[in-house]
Amino acid sequence: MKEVQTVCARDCYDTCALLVTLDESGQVLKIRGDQRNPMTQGFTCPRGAKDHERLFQNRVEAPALRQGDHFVRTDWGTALSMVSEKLAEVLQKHGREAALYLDYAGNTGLLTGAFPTRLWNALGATQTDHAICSASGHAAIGLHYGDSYGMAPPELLSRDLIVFWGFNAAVSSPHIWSLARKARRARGTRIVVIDPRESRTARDADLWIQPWPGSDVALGFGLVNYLTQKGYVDLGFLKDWTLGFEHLEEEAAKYGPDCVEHITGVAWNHVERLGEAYGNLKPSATLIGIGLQKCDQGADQVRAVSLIPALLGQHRGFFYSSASAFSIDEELISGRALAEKVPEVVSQVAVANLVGRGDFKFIYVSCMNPALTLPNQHALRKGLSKGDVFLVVHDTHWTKTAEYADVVLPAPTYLEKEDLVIPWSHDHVQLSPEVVPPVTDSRSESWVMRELAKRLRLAEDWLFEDPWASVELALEDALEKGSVGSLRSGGVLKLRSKPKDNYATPSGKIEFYSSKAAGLGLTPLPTQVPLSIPKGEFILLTSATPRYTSTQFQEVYGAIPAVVIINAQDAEQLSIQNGDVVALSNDLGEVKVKATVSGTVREGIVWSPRQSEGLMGQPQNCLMSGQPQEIGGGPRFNSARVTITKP
Ligand SMILES: Nc1nc2c(c(=O)[nH]1)N[C@H]1C(S)=C(S)[C@@H](COP(=O)(O)OP(=O)(O)OC[C@H]3O[C@@H](n4cnc5c(=O)[nH]c(N)nc54)[C@H](O)[C@@H]3O)O[C@H]1N2
Ligand SMILES: Nc1nc2c(c(=O)[nH]1)N[C@H]1C(S)=C(S)[C@@H](COP(=O)(O)OP(=O)(O)OC[C@H]3O[C@@H](n4cnc5c(=O)[nH]c(N)nc54)[C@H](O)[C@@H]3O)O[C@H]1N2
Ligand code: SF4
Ligand SMILES: [Mo]
Repeated sequence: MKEVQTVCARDCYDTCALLVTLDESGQVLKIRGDQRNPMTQGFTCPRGAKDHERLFQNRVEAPALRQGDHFVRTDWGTALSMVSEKLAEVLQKHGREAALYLDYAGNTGLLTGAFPTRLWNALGATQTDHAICSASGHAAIGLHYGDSYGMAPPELLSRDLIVFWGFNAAVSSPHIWSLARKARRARGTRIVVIDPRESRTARDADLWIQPWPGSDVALGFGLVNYLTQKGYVDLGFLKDWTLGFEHLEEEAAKYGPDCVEHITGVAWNHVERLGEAYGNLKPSATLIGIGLQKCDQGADQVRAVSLIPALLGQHRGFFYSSASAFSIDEELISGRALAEKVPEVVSQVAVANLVGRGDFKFIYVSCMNPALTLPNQHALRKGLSKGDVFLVVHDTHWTKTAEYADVVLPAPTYLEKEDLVIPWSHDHVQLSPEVVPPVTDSRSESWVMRELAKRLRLAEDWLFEDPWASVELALEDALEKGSVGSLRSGGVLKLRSKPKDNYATPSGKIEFYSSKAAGLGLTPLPTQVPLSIPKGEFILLTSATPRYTSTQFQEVYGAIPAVVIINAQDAEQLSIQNGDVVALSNDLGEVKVKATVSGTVREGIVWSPRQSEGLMGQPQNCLMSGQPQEIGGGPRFNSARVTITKP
């Protein structure tokens, strides 16, 4: 038996350091979290613990070609020739804009995600802005702070108040959640959760505040108003480090008890309790969830919430995602900085529309399952089904998107290839070695990229560079001590974080009243837009669940449940009983699911596990708008309106 260190490459807050136990024959026996990593704390989530089982389930075994309504197995040479010939034909006939590279964060390793983009940059093919997840929140914080990085989660252990705002950490970041609970046990830290529904995190909070979805700007302003009136604001800090407080104060003064109660549905005494907690329990941590920013006013909500710690005299006293704290030259790894051609970059949130109207004749998907995860599914699937659209999918497992493909290429999982994963919360890095040799006839993304480049006779030498050489260069300023060489020989190193009191705003200060926003024609202060839910309609919230990472792990845990959670009063009104089949519909689509009657949502709101399929196989995301947010271009999943009927 032996134990090998590696890193979970999933799109996850936690980026766990893992210990994989192998038997004498090299089979994986178990995977556990590494105790030595201060974030991982010796445990994994239910997905990490099952990755070795998933090595052998539902895998793409070999390259596969579509023949009518099924796939036939082929060899790599045939598959790659077919892909490169088709790509060359599309480039020649329709131009480089007609080839789309559609990728996201199924594996966040630099060699799997960033480096293979070199091919598409060399070709100048169309790419997306990667805005499907967190982009609006990043842009929002950037307006006031310059960059969006905040505190590192291990700092939670020294905080007296931890506020999870639109963040279901007990499910979506079990290790941040564990740190918060440790702080509570060790020093009596208070945990507050702000979420329209009773999430797992809310259930275990000391105080749960339940605003209407999309009303957090008003809640934030109410809080600012309270903190200002009670003298909890740190005037010295405001003077030295910030600009524009007087504008914020003036705006927030409009948000008194009646106004806040009316917009948010939160009783004023809850705002007072939150204000007292912020005023008295110092230092605090405000953890901003990705869930907070996936709605019509998502970016403005994040703007408002991110300003609260600054009032209390804290440098970046929030956490959102720390990716921008580290100095890694991703543009070098991805080849964007090297390529002559400038690719067209289209909105990922809106791309379904473009695919639907036939803008692309060649689509290459990697590390993503767009046929379930993107909004506006009917348009997307219509486009993917067109006879003149050639679709290639490179994935570890069979997916819904692969069902639409002309060619499916098998990829190694993170256990089967060498890589380097940069976390987006903590700052520990280590190599992901090839823990086991590939169990299918898979090839890595970097290998496929090189092979396609050869077949397309591309001359750029940076396409054929050793990926590690580019990583070494891109990480030149990234590590506190040591080198990529020491990482490759098994060292665990720390990333150097940018200082917390450095603000890349035009004034160099925290700008409550954002000059950048003004320059872009946006409101300099966050703005609460009026909310209205037409009678008979419901807001459908969708968010992460414990056993799946987006659409992954259904081979282990079964299909993502096709359910909707509805409040008892609403159910009674609509004569819906627990377990009834109901149709959720709007002008974009219809999905049939089973109703679960529960007090975890209030009247007017329903909740479903995200990225699921309905009972008849309809994708949940056929109900979602593909209209990007104005700030950051992010999605609006949590603003979906549906009617509910019994078929
Ligand atoms: N309704 C609704 N929809 C949502 C959201 C929501 O809140 N509500 N949230 C959105 C968010 S936040 C996100 S991040 C997106 C996620 O959207 P996706 O990124 O499409 O999500 P996944 O289903 O995880 O797809 C990742 C794919 O990468 C594959 N993969 C894993 N490892 C590798 C590898 O090493 N190589 C290759 N080539 N492939 C690999 C997996 O098998 C999987 O098919 O969904 C969005 N969709
Ligand atoms: N188990 C598991 N963990 C994951 C993932 C997974 O698929 N499964 N995916 C990873 C990825 S890609 C992401 S993006 C993150 C997502 O994880 P989180 O950042 O936690 O975001 P969500 O799960 O989208 O939503 C969190 C909460 O926001 C609430 N919410 C929705 N709208 C509003 C609002 O207007 N105001 C307030 N205050 N709250 C609101 C929802 O009710 C929900 O409980 O998790 C990562 N971790
Ligand atoms: S999915 Fe997240 S919590 Fe689970 S093992 Fe991977 S990094 Fe850790
Ligand atoms: Mo995400």
